[in-house]
Amino acid sequence: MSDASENKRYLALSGGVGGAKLALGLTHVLSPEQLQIVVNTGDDFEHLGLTICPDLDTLLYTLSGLANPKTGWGRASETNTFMKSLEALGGDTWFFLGDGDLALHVERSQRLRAGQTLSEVTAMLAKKLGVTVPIFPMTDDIVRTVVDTPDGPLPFQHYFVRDQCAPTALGFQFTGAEDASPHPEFSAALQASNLDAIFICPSNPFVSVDPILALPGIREFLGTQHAPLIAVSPIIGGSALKGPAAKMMAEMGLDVSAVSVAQHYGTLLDGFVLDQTDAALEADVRALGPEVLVTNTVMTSLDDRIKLARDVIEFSEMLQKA
Ligand code: FO1
Repeated sequence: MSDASENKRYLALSGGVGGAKLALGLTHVLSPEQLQIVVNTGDDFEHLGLTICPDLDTLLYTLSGLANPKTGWGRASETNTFMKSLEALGGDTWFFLGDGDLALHVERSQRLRAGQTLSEVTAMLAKKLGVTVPIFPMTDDIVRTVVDTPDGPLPFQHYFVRDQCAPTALGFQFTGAEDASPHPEFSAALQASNLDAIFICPSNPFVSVDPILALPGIREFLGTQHAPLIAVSPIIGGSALKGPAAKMMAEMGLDVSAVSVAQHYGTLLDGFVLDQTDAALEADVRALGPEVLVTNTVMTSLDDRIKLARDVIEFSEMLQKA
């Protein structure tokens, strides 16, 4: 049940496992009418004739309680008959597709081929999985994250899964972003006068958030939107809890710290959330412009997720009054 006042409206930008954790916390504090979640689709790729959308699926599975708690992605208690049979046939098995998860990719791919938009398919999947909060892809157009490496450009999942994030990341391209149209509900929310806050969830800034910010007009909308924009640092104590964000920062010559994340988002931010481990960085972040909240951002339990959601909502209310 929501305990924030009914007429409040919030927008969350999410990608990956970390983003989904805070998104889950927000859905326990806010009603579906108070929250919309925009999801990164730069991780998406065509594989084995299927269109696979990992960040949308990680969020859907997390919000529906189906997610594998160990990995954060894919389904819990999966079977692997498909993968074993694929291996016996000499197929590509570097990207794990559990039998239950495979059904979702097959159904989505069929519907996309039949002409449905990614949003329409996502809405159908959310309904089937009992997810009521509005979730939509950042765009219905094709945007693909490519990692620039010393050996040339690498599609994101090849970098992240096949090559286990081993290649040096020199930079990132979001192919298709310049011609993509942000999801209409995303653009509308960013232009609404009754939006109360926008949360950048603790996702990888370079490959989960930047693709969203790279869409035409989004940075401009964020600049003119009066609702406070708050980012939760995915870097704690100089490392990322999960994934390659810290390695990417080091390889791009950035200081591996929450301060670098705040710098990365630059003047867009009104608020920045540091983990208490990084309390000493508060002045450095504040010097960049945003107000700072120091709290626990390590989400191991559902209560942690809910507590952080409450903290960022209260932080946004304080910023609105400032
Ligand atoms: N991540 C892995 O490290 N190995 C995998 O085999 C893998 C399979 C997979 C299947 C479906 C899905 O939705 C996500 C999957 N992921 C896997 C995670 C995926 O690479 C995402 O891009 C990450 O969660 C980062 O956002």
